[in-house]
Amino acid sequence: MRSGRNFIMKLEMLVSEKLGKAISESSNQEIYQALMAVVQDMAEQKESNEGKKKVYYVSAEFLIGKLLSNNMINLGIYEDVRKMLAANGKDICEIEEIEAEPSLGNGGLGRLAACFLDSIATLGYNGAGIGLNYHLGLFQQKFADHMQKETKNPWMDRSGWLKRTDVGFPVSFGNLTLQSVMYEILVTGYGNRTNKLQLFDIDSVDESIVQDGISFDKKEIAKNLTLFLYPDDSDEDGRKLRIYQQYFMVSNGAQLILKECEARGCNLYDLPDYAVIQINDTHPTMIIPELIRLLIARGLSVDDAIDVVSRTCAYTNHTILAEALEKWPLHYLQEIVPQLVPIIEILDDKVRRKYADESVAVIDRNDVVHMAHIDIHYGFSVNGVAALHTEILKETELHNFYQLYPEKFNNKTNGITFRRWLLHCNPMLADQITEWIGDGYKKDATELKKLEKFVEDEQSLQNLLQIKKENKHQLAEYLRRTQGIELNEDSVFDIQIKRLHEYKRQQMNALYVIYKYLEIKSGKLPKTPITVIFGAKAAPAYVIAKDIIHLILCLQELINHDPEVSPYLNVVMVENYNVTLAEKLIPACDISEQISLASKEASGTGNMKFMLNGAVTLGTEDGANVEIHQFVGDDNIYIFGAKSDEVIAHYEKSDYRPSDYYTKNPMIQKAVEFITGPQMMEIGKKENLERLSSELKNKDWFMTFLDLEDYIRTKERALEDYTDRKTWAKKMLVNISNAGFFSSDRTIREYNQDIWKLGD
Ligand code: 26Y
Repeated sequence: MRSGRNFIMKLEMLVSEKLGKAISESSNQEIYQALMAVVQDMAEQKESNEGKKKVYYVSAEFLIGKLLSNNMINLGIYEDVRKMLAANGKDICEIEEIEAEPSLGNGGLGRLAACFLDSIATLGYNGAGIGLNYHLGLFQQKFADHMQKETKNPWMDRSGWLKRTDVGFPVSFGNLTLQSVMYEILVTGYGNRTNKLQLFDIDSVDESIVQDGISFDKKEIAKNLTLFLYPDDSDEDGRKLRIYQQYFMVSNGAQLILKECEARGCNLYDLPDYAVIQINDTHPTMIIPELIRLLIARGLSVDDAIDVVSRTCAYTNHTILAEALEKWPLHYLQEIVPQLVPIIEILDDKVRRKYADESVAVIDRNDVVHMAHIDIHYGFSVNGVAALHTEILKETELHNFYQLYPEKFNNKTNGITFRRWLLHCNPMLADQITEWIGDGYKKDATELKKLEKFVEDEQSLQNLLQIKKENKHQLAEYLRRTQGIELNEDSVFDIQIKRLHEYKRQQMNALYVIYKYLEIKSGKLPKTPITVIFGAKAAPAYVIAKDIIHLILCLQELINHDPEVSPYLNVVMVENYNVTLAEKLIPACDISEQISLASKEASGTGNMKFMLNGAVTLGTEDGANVEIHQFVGDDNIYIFGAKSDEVIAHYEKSDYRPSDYYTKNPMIQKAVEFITGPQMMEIGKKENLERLSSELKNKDWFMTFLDLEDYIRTKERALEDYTDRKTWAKKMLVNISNAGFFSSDRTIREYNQDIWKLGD
């Protein structure tokens, strides 16, 4: 790695050359642009693997986050750039802030795709991401009147990483043909290769059609095709637009893949030797019939085309929630992509000839197409994203498929890139780890295990606590400056950041807050003050999720203004939670809230980021929490609540009644009644609070009341343990030292060994 004074001087020269003037005389904006150009030049000079076989990770979402610092870390120049800028009176953090975050994803699935691209490049694998160039990323969230408001989130002008290429393809829909343009973003691996994220777009997209928040005319496809990440699908036009988007993505992807493979000498019959396509959830599923269609058009027989494609495609399932398993009415497909319908009918026919079981059909009796069923029958691999999740797929959700194809099913427990989620977001901790065990862990994350020998070392534990304290301070400063939020730095930072969804149970955390508020009011004061921090966006059409945000914002208002309570308890909901904010929040966290209803969170990846940064998990036995628990042991995690088999049994028997808990438990009753009590009504809106309260009392689909008591008890235990700082620091260290398994490098190696088989 280059380093030292000569390299710093060279960097200064490169940057000022781009600027055409001295760094000290340039604005942060100008420096950002110049640095970006220098980084891109360096990334381009890195070799890319041009091996025979290539993995195409096709995904509707790539939640890549800001790129400048991450790329500088991966190129090994971050520290030198920081010093060089400092010598010129510039602060690298201020320059980082200029960059707009490309929020081209909703949450876990999109962020996972971004971590995977980083690891694929780092491991030197031949691979690319294929997706869509949404002009407006996931909406920006604003709070007004204690409610979420959505506004558009443009990013392209202020990012600059996107490069237009001269590659493009025609894509035909039932009623129109569009010409695509491919854009590229370079993906620099850590100390290694450069790969590409290839995003398709059309020139006719018209950003001016967006009015009033994020609404727009969904019918004008040529103007809106790639305008937004996942438009609101609460109405029919929204759902149809999604089919347009998905087909546009996969038709471009399929044409690109065939073109590249043919250029590398593929004769199409041997496509599986040249390409493997990882289908990220069902969103890109139409790539299967589209590839079959294209191969038939190039002269293959129907059976050969199906056989070739079935040996090329592999499917990852990210959820068992029924509403997320995509099903499209056949007549939508007939209208939008009529050319695929005969192919899908053949795929259905073949399944029906082979298997009598109606539950595995591609097109069901109501003429609805089950996208996941296409992936499972016509792909060679089906994987879940954590051990428990894969077991549930095999035993319950996809049991009938597992019986047909046991050999296709495999688990790939998710992972995260340690470059962004440790080296970049927590440099103090990274430096301390390097001081303790050297920097081998940066390439081989399992080396973190060496940290365990410091668990009895007083001074090391002190250092760890000091780093956490400093990170809490930095978060407090950042939130004060950017959001006007005041944090009590001496309080326990208890953080729940993730999309807002009933199954993730932010409402349970809010009920804890009410419980604690009432306790404090009755004179029971906590030993250490606590700050409950939330960050979450709710889907614009998800009414109850927005009501939960309303509840949290009302509690924030009530509690933070109550002089009796606020010295001991605070509630903070950060506005516009995104990757950039996650990078600030995670290093400052003491307690990581992973409290989904067991069986519902396929994996979770935030849980891994927190663990790596020395937070202790408070969670259910769900998703990857189960594996985290196994690694750290009972003493270093706080597990509570019903297990997944109990939960699944409740669903199967339909015997969960929230009223059973509500009427019998006065504590639950008091907390729920508080939601619609006079104090809340004074701050919030009657309609929203009453709707939420009645939803909980009458439905509670995700069994908040089932686990609430155990949750409160366990959280109280964690807070009590926190007061013994040395014992707590040990827990932190055990978590960090066991985080190695959750590196996405490990996950990607497993994908390659078991599914992709890329060779060298
Ligand atoms: C159908 C459409 C509306 C849709 C859009 C986005 C459906 C699903 C999604 C996103 C799903 C998602 O983010 N799933 C998460 O994937 C992560 C990565 O595997 C998991 O860690 C996490 O548990 C899971 O909820």
